[in-house]
Amino acid sequence: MGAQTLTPHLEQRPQKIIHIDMDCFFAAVEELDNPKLKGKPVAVGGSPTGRGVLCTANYEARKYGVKSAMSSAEAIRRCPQLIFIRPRSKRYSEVSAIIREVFEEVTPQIQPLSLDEAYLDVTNCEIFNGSATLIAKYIKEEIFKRTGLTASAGVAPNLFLAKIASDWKKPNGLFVIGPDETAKFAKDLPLKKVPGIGKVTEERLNFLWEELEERYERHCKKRGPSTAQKIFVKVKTHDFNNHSLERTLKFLEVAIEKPEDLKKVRSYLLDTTKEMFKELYERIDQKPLRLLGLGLRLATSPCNELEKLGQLRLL
Ligand code: TTP
Ligand code: MG
Repeated sequence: MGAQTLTPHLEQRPQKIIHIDMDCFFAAVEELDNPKLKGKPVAVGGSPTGRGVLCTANYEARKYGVKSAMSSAEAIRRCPQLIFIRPRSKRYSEVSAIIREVFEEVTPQIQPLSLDEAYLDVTNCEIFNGSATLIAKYIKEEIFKRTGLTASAGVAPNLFLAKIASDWKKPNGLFVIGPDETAKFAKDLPLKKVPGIGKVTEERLNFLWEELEERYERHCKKRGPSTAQKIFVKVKTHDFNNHSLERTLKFLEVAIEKPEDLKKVRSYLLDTTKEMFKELYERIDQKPLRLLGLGLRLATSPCNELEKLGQLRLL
C-alpha cells in the first residue's frame, strides 16, 4: 500500500468514519501466545481468591455470563472451570503498536480510544476508490495477517454510529451504516446500545421518567392544571460542564395540562427523550457523562419547577 494522498474538503461531503475494535483483546492475545487455551473459557484479570476484577474474558467464557469489570470471585461462581490469566500490559501494547501501524498506513486521521480501539477518518482517502467499506475490510485483513487476531469494524458517517456499528456484528464483524440509513438506524437503536448507556442506566432512565410524572402530579395538585410547553434532557460531562437539549411539545396532538395527559403520551415522550439524549450525546462527542437529567418546562410560574428533578448519576 503506497502513501496516501489527501484531498481537501472542497465541498461538503458526508464524513466516512471507521471504528475498529479488537475482539476480546487481552484474552485473544493470551490465546494467541498459548494455543492450549483455545476453546477454553479464559479471563484476564485479578485472582479469584483475592478482590480482583476481570479486564476481559474470551467468548467461550462470555457464554457463562462472565464479562469485563466483573469481580473474579463472581466470574468463578458463574464458570468454575474458568482459566484466569494475569494481565501483561507490555505485550498488549506491543500488539497495539502493530495495529496502529496498519491504521497509519491508511490515514493520518486517527483518534485512538484505547489500546484496542480507534476511530479513523477516511473521508479523504483515495485507496479502494475511497470505499470506506473496502478500507475497513482491508484493515481487518491486515490486522489478522500481522497479528493473528480478529478485529471488528464499523463504518458510518459519524463517530457515534461508527462505534455502535463496530459492536453490531462482533466478533470479527464488519457493519456499514450508509449516509442515507443514519436516521432510521438511530431511531431504531435501543438506548442500551449507546456507548456508556448500559442496561441499568436504561432502566433507571425509565424510572426517572416515572419520577417526572409523580412530580408533575404533585405540582398540579398544589397549583392546578399547568401546561407543559417543553421537554428537555440535560447532561453533566466528566469535566463538569452542563449541556442540554429541549424540544417544544407543540408536535403533540394534545396539550399536556394535567397528569393524565402526560400519562397518555408516556411511551411516545419516553422514546422522544431517548432520541434527544442520543442526539445530545453525539453533539458533545460522546464525552463520559457524570449526570443525566430529564424535565418539563411549564407555562406557569415558576416555569422551571420540574427542572430540579433528581438526576441520574453515571460516573
Ligand atoms: P474492550 O474493547 O471493551 O473489550 P474486549 O476487546 O475485551 O472485548 P470486545 O470483543 O467486546 O471488544 O476493551 C479492550 C481491552 O481493554 C480488554 O481486552 C481489556 C481492557 N479492559 C479492561 O482492562 N477493563 C475493562 O473494564 C474493559 C471494558 C476493558
Ligand atoms: Mg475490544
